[in-house]
Amino acid sequence: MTPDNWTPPHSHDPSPNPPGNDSTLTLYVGLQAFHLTSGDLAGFPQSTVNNCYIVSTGHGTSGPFAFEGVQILELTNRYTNNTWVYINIISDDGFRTRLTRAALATMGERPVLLALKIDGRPMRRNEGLIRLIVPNEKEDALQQVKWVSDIRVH
Ligand SMILES: Nc1nc2c(c(=O)[nH]1)N[C@H]1C(S)=C(S)[C@@H](COP(=O)(O)O)O[C@H]1N2
Ligand SMILES: [Mo]
Repeated sequence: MTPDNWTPPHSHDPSPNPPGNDSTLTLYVGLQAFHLTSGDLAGFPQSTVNNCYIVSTGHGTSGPFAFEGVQILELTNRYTNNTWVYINIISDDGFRTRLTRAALATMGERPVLLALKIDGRPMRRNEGLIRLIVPNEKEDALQQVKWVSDIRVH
C-alpha cells in the first residue's frame, strides 16, 4: 500500500468508547519499543494549536478547540535518526492513519500533535487521550485518531 491510501475509509460511526483505560502508547523504531505514558509525554516541550475542529462527516462538526501536546516531530527527533519515510499511528480499537515525514514537514505553525490537553485542561480518556491531532485536516476526521496505542516508524 502507498502512504496515501492506508487510512481506513469513513465507513463506520466513530467509536464513542475507549478500548481500555491504559493510555500508554508504544513507539516502535526498528527492533526497539519505547513505552510512553502521558506523564512521559508531558516532559517534552509542549505546543498549542488553536482553532482546531473535529469534522465528523455526516454527524456534525465540533470545536473550535485548542489542543496542546507534543509535536510528533519532537518525538521522532528524540527517538529516531530522521531517515524514516512514514509513520503508522494505530489505536487499540483498530482505527489508524499514516503520515509521511514529507507531509509533517509542511505543517508550519499548525503542527501535528499527540494531544494531552483540550482547551487548557487535561483531556479525558473518553475524549481520546492520547489523541493524534492533525490541524490541517478539514474535510473529515479520519486522521484525528483517538486512544493512540502504537506508533510505528517505517
Ligand atoms: N480510535 C479512533 N479514533 C477515531 C475514530 C474511531 O472510531 N476510533 N473515529 C474517527 C472519526 S470517523 C471521527 S468523526 C472522529 C470523532 O471524534 P469525536 O468522538 O471527538 O467527535 O474521531 C475519529 N477518530
Ligand atoms: Mo467521522
